[in-house]
Amino acid sequence: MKKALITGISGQDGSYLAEFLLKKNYQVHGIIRRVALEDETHRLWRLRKIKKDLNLHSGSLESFPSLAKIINQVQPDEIYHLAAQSYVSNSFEDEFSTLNTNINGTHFMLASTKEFAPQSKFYFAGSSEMFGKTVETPQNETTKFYPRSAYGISKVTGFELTRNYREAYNTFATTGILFNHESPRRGFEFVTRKISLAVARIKNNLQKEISLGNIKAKRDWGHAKDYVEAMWLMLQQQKPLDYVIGTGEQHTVEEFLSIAFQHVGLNFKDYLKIDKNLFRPAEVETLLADPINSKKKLGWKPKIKFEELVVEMVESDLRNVKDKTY
Ligand code: F7E
Repeated sequence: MKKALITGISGQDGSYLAEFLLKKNYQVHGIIRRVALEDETHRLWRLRKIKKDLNLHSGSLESFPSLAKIINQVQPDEIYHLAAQSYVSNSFEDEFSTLNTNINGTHFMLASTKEFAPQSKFYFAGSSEMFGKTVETPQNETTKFYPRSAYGISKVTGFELTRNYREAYNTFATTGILFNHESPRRGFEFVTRKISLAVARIKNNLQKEISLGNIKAKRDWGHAKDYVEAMWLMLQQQKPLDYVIGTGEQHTVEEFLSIAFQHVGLNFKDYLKIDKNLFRPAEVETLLADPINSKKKLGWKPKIKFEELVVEMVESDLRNVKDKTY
């Protein structure tokens, strides 16, 4: 039985990946912060259905010894390093903890792998935020990076660390440069979930309006469930290579908004308030993946379309509001 170790297992991607690997008969281990283990109802809701099948270890990205101990003990075949401070806006408010956690966390994970489980294959969660102020459209594996936030910078550093471990120490280490991916499990601070929950609450007269920042921003949005398969495929290859993972289709925040409101028979223009405070000091205006390599070499193709994603998120939040889950 293969063993996988996931950091960030309680997040959107971690929970889908854990389900995917359990179905493939892996023994799945996860690293969780101690506070999360102490507050399961709030922090481990995404793992509710599969928790009994997981091996959860308490550790912190800020502590090299805690990570080294777990990696040494588990001896995983595959490591998926997904944990990070991943909210771009927050990285402007607190550059220091974003850079510390994301850069050191990745370095600690790579160093522990090299030292204690050198046979293990290593996946690093890169991000389209590395392309930032894009120098070409669409973006592929050779596009130059131009990050626009501490978050983007931390991901570029993680990417370079991963590449260097591959080249210097022969670690099977790869980066997936994933474009935005969403689902009903998305955190509430991200724009798609903010919209789907607001639509459900407005429809049920629990909220009157929605405040947003730059609705002209363009993103390449896919479904997280599809993207975890790409992570796994990257570690099944003969050679560790970096891949751009996205749909190759672009939409504005406004389009997301429009479809979400339309789905419940409302017009977003009647409820939208633009709030200048929600604009970012340096915005990433446009992102679009050129996923040709992942299609050709990994045989990966996203299955869930943009409209389906929007509708699934709104439907899920309508149920949540009805069941008073939120
Ligand atoms: O913003 C605009 C905002 O916070 C999307 C993370 O998973 O994907 C995500 O990063 C766009 C931006 O995601 C609001 O200015 C307008 O242009 O949902 P978001 P993100 O920043 O694209 C990448 C790939 C990652 O790696 C990240 O970890 O929407 N926007 N009004 C807003 N965004 C938010 N959050 N809230 C607003 O009110």
